[in-house]
Amino acid sequence: MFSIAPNARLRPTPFLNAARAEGLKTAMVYNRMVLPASYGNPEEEYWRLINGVSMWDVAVERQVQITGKDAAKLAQILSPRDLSKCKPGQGKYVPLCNHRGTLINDPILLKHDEDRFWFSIADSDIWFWAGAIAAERGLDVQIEEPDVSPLAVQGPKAVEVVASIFGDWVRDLKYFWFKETELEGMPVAVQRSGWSKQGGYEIYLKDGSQGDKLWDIVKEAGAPFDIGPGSPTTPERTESGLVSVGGDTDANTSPFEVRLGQYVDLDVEDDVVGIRALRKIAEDGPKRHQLGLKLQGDAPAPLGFAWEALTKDGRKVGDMTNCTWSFRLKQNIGYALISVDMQAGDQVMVQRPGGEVAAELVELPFL
Ligand code: THG
Repeated sequence: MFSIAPNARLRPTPFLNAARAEGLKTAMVYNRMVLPASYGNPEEEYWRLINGVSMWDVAVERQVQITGKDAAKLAQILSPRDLSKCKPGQGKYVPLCNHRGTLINDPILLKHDEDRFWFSIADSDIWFWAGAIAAERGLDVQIEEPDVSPLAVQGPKAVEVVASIFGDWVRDLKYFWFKETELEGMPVAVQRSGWSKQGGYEIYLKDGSQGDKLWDIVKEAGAPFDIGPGSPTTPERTESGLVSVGGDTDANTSPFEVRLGQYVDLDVEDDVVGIRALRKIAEDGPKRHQLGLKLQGDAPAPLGFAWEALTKDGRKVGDMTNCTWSFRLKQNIGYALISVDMQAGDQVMVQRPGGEVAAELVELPFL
């Protein structure tokens, strides 16, 4: 394998020094930043998330901040989910689509106030997108990427760790709700969230010079619970049915195809980007849907850099967009983006680099 040369366009995160000191072994690129991906023992990192508590540098989840008189208007124009009932201090999972109804990002929206929002984004350039839409619509807003970096604390024991740092109020936070506060002089926001189904929080550090300090505080508070470093965990997110936009989606994927239709409100105003296309797609019915795949074979065989074709009787019916070894199911599992003619219970063949492998289609989530 090769390593990636440091350069000024590939941004470090405020936690990267700490992650390297913990023995970081693998990283990915996300939002033009370094995303720590493994500390050398994926199985141990997985079980720590399932049974204990894990801390993740997810500063790559950048905040696109919208402020100003028309901030609420722009937030709604960008998102086909109805935000009219969203309150200050509340977060919501919101798909973003282009004018064709293609899913382009799936942020968590944090509403600070009527005139201040953060889109906590997945991997695509929403700062450009929001700026272009705002200018074309003549809206009175400022759009920035502020100095904000989330550190995730995930797993069933996360609540104990985060409560020991901030106090018992964190136990009462509802999912995706957040509060801005201070920790030993550091400005932070604490939110109940994270890209796993094992529960937990994200601490958004609002001062990038203090990454080491926040890391050490969480590490020390977590020591009695055997906390360790980890990262967004592909086997767990796959078992749990979470979508990776850009990984599980392509240039023609609508939210309906990847089980995000529940976050689309078709009766939002006509000025919402993509809503006309989404109404049409909903009316015609999506051509593909997302199902799970259980593959035959007892050796881990993760997906590489590309999707793998799914065939039925020699004819292509879809793609496998993700594949990983499930430590709980003890088999390779994946996601199919596949013709709606194919259903859970059907058998398909996966055209893998090493030869074809039989698989069964199942409903998501696996667990
Ligand atoms: N944390 C923060 N920002 C992020 C992510 C994160 N931005 C990008 C990416 N991750 C967004 N993706 C998701 C996707 C799903 C969930 C969280 C982040 C999630 N979904 C639950 C589910 O699907 O069951 C609940 C959704 C709901 O019903 O509201 O948790 O990790 N800061």
